[in-house]
Amino acid sequence: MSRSQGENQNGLSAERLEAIRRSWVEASVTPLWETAVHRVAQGAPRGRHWRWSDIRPLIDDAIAVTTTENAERRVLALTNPDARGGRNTITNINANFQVLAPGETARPHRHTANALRFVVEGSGGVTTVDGKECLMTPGDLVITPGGSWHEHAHRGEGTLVWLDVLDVPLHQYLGTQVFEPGPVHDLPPTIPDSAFAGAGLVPVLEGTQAAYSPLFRFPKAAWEAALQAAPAHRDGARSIRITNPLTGAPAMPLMDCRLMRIRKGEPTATLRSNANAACFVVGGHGRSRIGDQVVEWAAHDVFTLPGHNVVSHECLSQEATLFCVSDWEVLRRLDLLVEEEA
Ligand code: 1HN
Repeated sequence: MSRSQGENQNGLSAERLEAIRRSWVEASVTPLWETAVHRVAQGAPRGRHWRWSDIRPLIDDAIAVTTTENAERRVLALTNPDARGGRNTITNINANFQVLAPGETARPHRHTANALRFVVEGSGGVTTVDGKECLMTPGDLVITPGGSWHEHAHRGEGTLVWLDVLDVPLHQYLGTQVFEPGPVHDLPPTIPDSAFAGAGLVPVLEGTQAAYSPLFRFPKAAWEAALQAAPAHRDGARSIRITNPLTGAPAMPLMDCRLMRIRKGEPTATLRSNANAACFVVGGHGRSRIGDQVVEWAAHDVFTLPGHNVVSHECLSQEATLFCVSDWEVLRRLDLLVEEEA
């Protein structure tokens, strides 16, 4: 069958096709056959890597550029064009570095997103979470669960830098992101850390409890002791998880936090997971295989492990410690988690 000039493959005239397209736009409909939903994914996304040697000078520059009076938070976000919206670090998580100069404060606010702080350098920092003061010294982890009031202060010397990790992208996607500036009001009751005097010994509490850990600070000395004493896996790696002592669930429900220690000559077993993680190098150096990509990392670097890749880590110093935050628990609770040794 021959087609007359001006007709397309359906025998429609260019004018008729144009009119149909206009009617779709006016009716707010989209032809599904012209979108990517049925396209087979071409491999897993690549990992991204932010080197501390590149980032550290930018932190000093950020202090020169703005004050905490002007900025709600003086934060450099680690943005990845592959992650949702291009403003996030990986699909469901964003990672950032925040900085305070001596004497500075970052005013109180709260939001539905869960957040955590892993201290990189400087001492004399304090994050106040629902009225509880949490000291920030290097290596300490402080959580500020969704809905909790939090503010930061630098009462010491030198530049105070920490890594912030949040589940903001997930809240943006779900439409649950709500932000409220201070002043602080309606502080909920909290439980003193001294109520958790020994492992496995927890208070019996009245009423329903929040979905997050009543312990907000996990000091370096505590996680270091737990990590050293954890039984090694078959591949030699040791891992601990940061949990809610009342339930054993992750300390915050939508972000799984693990610390892993690996040693020279003992590469980790290769694992494929559909969970997405952002990893901070607490110490040591090494390399990670992420699909067919190799990322060589050093202390305080951040790199991502996008879901669906086969991943393995290898230590090139005597030992190395990784702090990895992932959406593992989100996927598990939604019955979407798929993991296999590969
Ligand atoms: C935030 O509220 C903080 O409270 C830090 O310290 C980093 C990144 C994105 C959105 C909110 C904070 C953040 C953030």
